Amino acid sequence: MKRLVLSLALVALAAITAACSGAGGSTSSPAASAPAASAPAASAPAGDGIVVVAKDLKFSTASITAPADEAFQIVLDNQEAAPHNIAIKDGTGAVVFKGEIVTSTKVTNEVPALAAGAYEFWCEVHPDMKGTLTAG
Ligand SMILES: [Cu+2]
Repeated sequence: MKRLVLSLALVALAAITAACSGAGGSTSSPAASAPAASAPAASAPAGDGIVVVAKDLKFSTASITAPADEAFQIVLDNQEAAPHNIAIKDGTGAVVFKGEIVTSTKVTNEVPALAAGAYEFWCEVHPDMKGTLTAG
């Protein structure tokens, strides 16, 4: 009789120990591995439109591309007091577009559809400010 009580006590003790270690052991909760919250969209809206910055009597880019056969926009961001614009001529030298001359402001040039090909854009006030425009 005494032995039975003892063994029961041992069993109980073992059960308690097991329960404790079970609870206190590895607490890998599934919540811990939850995926990180969706990151904010990294890319800004694709700002359709070409932006050319004019500063220090230079254009920010020497080459731009535009879709062929559809009107598009070129934003001229003139960041200085010197007057600038964007004009475009085709491979034969024929002027196909002349934008407004502006100082210290942005202007959106609405360029008519151009056939696929190579063009030159430049500033009429400063002919040295120029670059290539590829429509395609
Ligand atoms: Cu200019």
